[in-house]
Amino acid sequence: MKNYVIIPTYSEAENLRELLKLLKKFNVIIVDDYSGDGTKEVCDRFVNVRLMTRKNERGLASAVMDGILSIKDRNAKVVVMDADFQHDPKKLPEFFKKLDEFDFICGYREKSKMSGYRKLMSKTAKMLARILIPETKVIDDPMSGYFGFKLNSVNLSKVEPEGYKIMLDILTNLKPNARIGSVRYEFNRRKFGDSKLGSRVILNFLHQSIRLNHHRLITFMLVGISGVFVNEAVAFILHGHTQLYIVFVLSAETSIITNFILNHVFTFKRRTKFTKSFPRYNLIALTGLVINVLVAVYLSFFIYYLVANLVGILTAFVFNYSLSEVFAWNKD
Ligand SMILES: Nc1nc2c(ncn2[C@@H]2O[C@H](COP(=O)(O)OP(=O)(O)O)[C@@H](O)[C@H]2O)c(=O)[nH]1
Ligand SMILES: [Mg+2]
Repeated sequence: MKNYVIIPTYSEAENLRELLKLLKKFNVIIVDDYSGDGTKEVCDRFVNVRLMTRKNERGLASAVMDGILSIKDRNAKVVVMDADFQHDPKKLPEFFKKLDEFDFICGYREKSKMSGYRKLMSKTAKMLARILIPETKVIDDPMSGYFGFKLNSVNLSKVEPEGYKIMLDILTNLKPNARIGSVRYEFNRRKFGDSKLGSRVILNFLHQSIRLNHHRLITFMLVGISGVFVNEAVAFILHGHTQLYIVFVLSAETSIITNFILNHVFTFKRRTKFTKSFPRYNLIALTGLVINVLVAVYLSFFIYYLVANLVGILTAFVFNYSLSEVFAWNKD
């Protein structure tokens, strides 16, 4: 079984000159987007390094994917890392050792060394990813670019590389029952040169999270809107037959039930047992209603009541959706 290290590069000759000296024990694949800065000359000096130069394509995720697809040995172990020393090369043996026991290893950054801004970004990304992509709940750092996996534990044909965070695509396409572990590393400063990515990463991460969410967020919203119609229709039908507060309670509960069924079937595709999700969803929906009213009443002292109500509705929506993902339809 061979150990491969894949490094996507764009203008990293200076870093590679130092880094490759430390990687002589591994099969290294450099996927370079035609940097023209001497990358080829540096790579040529090392017999364990294979350089793939892409002339017509740019992009981190697709570069990593091209590197992965070039490996013919299906039993290979692969670690992906950056060229700039932000990913500590000394940790590579630990990655490969853990891949004896696990199928996927996520590197996670030691938080104490991060700046306040990086720490905040990392925490926010983690929370957002956990809600939108439940597969990330077992990893410590969904933004990490330092990760490893066994080639045969991933459904490679399903991976659609986009943007920068290829790790998330690999993670969400692991075969069932894949074992997931982690390696902690210190996040260092770049040794030479400047970052190629910057703030685009954030927008791209949001886009990718929505894509890997497989439209559950939007489906959940549509179901919520359908619930308003059900609620109103039942209230209309029952009106005059019983006391008004009973009409409201029955119409609200009916819409909770229809919302539940639609979400169970269409949004979460029966991800969990009906008997587990139904009571939990009821609890969430009722709590959401209380949140809606409390936020609306509080804000109505300061802003126009319809705007206050809208903010209340949106707050309750975020609450309902997040809790539905991580509690009502939580997979285990
Ligand atoms: N092949 C390829 N590599 C890239 C591209 N953009 C960035 N990289 C490499 O991906 C790694 C991480 O990029 P970097 O600029 O350090 O991102 P940051 O760590 O988020 O600031 C480095 O090794 C870069 O050279 C690209 O468009 N194509
Ligand atoms: Mg970097």
